[in-house]
Amino acid sequence: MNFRIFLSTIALTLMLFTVAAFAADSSSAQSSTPQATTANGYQPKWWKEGIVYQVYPRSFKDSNGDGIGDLKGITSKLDYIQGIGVNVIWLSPHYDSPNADNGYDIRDYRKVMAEFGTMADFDELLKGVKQRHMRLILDLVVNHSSDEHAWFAESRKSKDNPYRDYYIWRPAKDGHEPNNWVSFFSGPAWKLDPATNEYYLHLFAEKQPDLNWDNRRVRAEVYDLMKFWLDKGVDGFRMDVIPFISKREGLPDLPPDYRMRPHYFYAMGPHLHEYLQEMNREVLSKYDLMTVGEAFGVTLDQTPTLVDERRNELNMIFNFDVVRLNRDGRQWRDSTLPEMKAIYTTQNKALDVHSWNTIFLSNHDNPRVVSTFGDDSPAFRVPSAKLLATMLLTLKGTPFIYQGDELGMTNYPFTRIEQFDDIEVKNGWKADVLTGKVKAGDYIANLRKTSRDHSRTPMQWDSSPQAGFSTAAQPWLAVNPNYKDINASQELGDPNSIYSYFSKMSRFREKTPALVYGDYEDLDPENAKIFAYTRTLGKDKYLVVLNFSKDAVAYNLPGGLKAGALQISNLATGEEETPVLNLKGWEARVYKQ
Ligand code: TEU
Ligand code: CA
Repeated sequence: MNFRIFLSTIALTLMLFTVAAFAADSSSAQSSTPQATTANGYQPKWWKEGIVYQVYPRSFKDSNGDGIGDLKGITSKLDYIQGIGVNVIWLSPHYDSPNADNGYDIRDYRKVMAEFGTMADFDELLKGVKQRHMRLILDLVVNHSSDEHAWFAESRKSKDNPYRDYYIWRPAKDGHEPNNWVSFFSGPAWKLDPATNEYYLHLFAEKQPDLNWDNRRVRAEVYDLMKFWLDKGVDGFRMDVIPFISKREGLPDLPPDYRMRPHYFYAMGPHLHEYLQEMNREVLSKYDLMTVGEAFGVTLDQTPTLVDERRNELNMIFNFDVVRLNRDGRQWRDSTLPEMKAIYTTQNKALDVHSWNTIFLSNHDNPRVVSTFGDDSPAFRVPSAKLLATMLLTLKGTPFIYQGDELGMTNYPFTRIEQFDDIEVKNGWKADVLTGKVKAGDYIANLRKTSRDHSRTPMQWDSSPQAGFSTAAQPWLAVNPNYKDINASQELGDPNSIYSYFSKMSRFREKTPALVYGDYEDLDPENAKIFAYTRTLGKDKYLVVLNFSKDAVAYNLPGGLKAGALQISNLATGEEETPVLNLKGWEARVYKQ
């Protein structure tokens, strides 16, 4: 070895030593013990262990008798929410809005909707949530704004307005819309604006113009408004139709096979990952947050590219395969249990230890869970709602409960178009029924299964007029006539109620790491009545058996498996362990093996 090499070797060794010492030092400064992974390799996180409750403020609780739910109303019900056993609240939009789409059209991102109250009411709500050691996540609706947002008011004024490029403007093409894109709320996705004689893009209502994310000033505005709320102490965001923010290069026509499912064409544009990584760098990484993207139009094989933690984009997404299982486009269809199971199995295969899933069966855009996946007839409403709660809280992924599902609230018996509020329904009526394309009776019959308004009827608090939701003679949307039989005050006092069952199941999940992190295995994928699966973490193994039918079933566990010790059941059977499980209609059981 010559002398120079010898010297540089010493220098290098010293350098490496210093680097190593520094690394050890800095990691110990962050946390004295590095966080251990679970037996099967997951990084524990609060948002993986949490249970989320979605509040749709307009329909939750009206505190001042104007017929519209509000923030004070929510604050007054925080103990009720905590009693379900949840620890995170997702608040649907509470921002200033002209309500073309119930708050999903935002006029001012830094202001509270006057109907919902004031910023002081918001601060009170956040304080109440924190006092109870819960967390609050907000709805981030930034694919589009309201056309009444100051940015759009400027943007539409002239072609050289400094805000012109905040939105997506195009001249007519051969006297028509710039391309053939369709809006989710019927008709073309373009609207001609007389001031400049150009079209703007709106994937949703005309009053929801799409923001131009390719403009870095738009992105900077969004990051700023996110920080505004995060600095108040909120714990994250549910991101509305986030995969649509990056539009395809050149805005090409929808190919014919996408016309009935345009979301798959609008989603996952060329700069989506770049923008999410930028948002993560600029905002998300600076806080300890939960982020969940509403991944309308995202396929399962694309999912890891959004949620793999090594990519620094989002924590989780909502995949729509299960909630849209009963749809062909907008039309209702009857699905089967094996189809649902196949989706969960595919989801579990698509995601590895670096990714995390969500489990949800309903939200403000879907009909009621018990009327869709359960049986809302008097005999089976309670057991089937409890069975669905069992599934929601034992599948692998962070569970999201939609308000009212903890009471087993049902679909509304709609019969006439006048009973609906939803812009999707009203626009569809004009586009399809008034033009003679669809018969009125068929349109309503389909909505009785699918309408978003089923989930938006007011919360049923008690048996007083308007179900205790409001003292107004007429709330903004009618209360379900079944409120005298189905309401919170009755369920709170009843240990066998759906609410009490949710509470018990949530607490059971909370203290059982195998139900959070455990590996998932479907034991009997083809069985059309029984859903049987295990959750395994190290030596801990739980078995869940769900009878998705109203018939009694004598069920032999596959492969001679023994059930084990019964932990929870929705129908108190207390049956001894036997090779055959005698399940009643809609019975759910959880065993420890
Ligand atoms: O929804 C996304 C979405 O595309 C669908 O759920 C859609 O509303 C409809 O069901 C299409 O048939 C989100 C919000 O959750 C929804 O409430 C809003 O209306 C929409 O975005 C626009 O902001
Ligand atoms: Ca009110």
